[in-house]
Amino acid sequence: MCSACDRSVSPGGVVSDQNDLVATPTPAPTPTPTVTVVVPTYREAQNLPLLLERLAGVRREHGLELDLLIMDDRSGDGSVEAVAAAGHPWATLIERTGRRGLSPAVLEGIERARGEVVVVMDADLSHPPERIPDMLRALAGGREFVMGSRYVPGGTTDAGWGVYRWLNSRIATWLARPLTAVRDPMSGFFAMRRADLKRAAFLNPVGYKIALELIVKCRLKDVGEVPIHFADRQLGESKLNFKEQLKYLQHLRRLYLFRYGTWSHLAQFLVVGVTGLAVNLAALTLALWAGASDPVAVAAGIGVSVCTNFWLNRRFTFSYAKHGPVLRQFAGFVAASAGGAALNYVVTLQVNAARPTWPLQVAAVIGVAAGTLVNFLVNRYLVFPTHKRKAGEALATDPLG
Ligand SMILES: Nc1nc2c(ncn2[C@@H]2O[C@H](COP(=O)(O)OP(=O)(O)OP(=O)(O)O)[C@@H](O)[C@H]2O)c(=O)[nH]1
Ligand SMILES: [Mg+2]
Repeated sequence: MCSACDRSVSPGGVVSDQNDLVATPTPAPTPTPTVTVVVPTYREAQNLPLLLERLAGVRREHGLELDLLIMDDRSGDGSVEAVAAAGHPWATLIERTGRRGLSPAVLEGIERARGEVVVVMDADLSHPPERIPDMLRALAGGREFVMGSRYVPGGTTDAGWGVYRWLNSRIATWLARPLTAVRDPMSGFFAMRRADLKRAAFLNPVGYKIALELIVKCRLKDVGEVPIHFADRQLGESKLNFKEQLKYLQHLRRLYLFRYGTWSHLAQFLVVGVTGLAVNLAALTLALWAGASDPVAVAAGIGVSVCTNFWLNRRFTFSYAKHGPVLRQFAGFVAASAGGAALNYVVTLQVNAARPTWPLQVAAVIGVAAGTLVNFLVNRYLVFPTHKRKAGEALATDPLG
């Protein structure tokens, strides 16, 4: 990911190619810094001098060996000049040439980092650099990962967050709850030991929730949270948009698959089943309203819901097989659903016979559950089997689809 042709700005404002740097006489070895702060930036020229000043204060006050990597996506807004003008030998701006975007920028920064600990934070001063020493203390105390958190006692946000923004943040956090107990995995401000990154086989964050990706993929259990005041950006423009929020859902789905495997397929299959029930009832009602007889309306409901269930399962639940032969998959799906329906029927009658005092509805629910489970297993392993790689065949894409 670290492209050899990225350019770096050394203090004093000289822009040079990495390749040229290799050719210069070997500089005197510098002591390995304890902490590397990685800051992804896009058009943050106004904020960078303030961030540098505050980080300089933290270095001075706490005697920290801290260096800074600003991972800039060629903003062209004076960021390069602003960093050079500050003249801090510990601050480097990398003009990236690889894939643009916040997550790739952070990952590349982490790869380039030399400190034992990596801290990631935004440039817009939402994250207080003054909390870094507390985060380091928490790591030294045995935590594997430390988040700067708005939602633990002592954590705050600026006043005036609208309902939409508050709800957005809370729902995003709530959706991530089965993946981590962290109160604020979305703050974007975190610290971890660089050595722990080796635990992840591959990282593939979509959008901007990279901390969540690291916690899940590096299987970090002991995550601490340091309360922060999360300030609203005062200068420059936000890059967070609705498209990024949709990407978050896609990212979450991948992480669920990674963490829960077949259980997560089952959960998606059940969600599709519930939507199928709604589609079934809607189609049935519509058919009745159009004057169809009861048997025709019921058949229409089942027929339409089998089709929508097939489409949704192929598109989402078993998305790894979405490029497979559609007609063959559809035939398999219909055959498999027929088996589940028959089983449902038999189980319902058996339960009713064995427990005649129970209401028939309870027996029917058990029948539906049995039919659905068998349906799922048949689909998972027969209709949409995982593509088995031949020995030596490379894994071209994320296996989680
Ligand atoms: N390198 C790089 N950095 C980015 C990109 N998009 C955003 N950033 C940086 O990532 C950090 C977070 O972006 P913000 O725009 O502040 O997003 P946010 O914090 O979620 O949203 P607000 O602060 O509410 O505006 C900032 O330092 C941005 O400059 C990008 O495409 N590439
Ligand atoms: Mg921000």
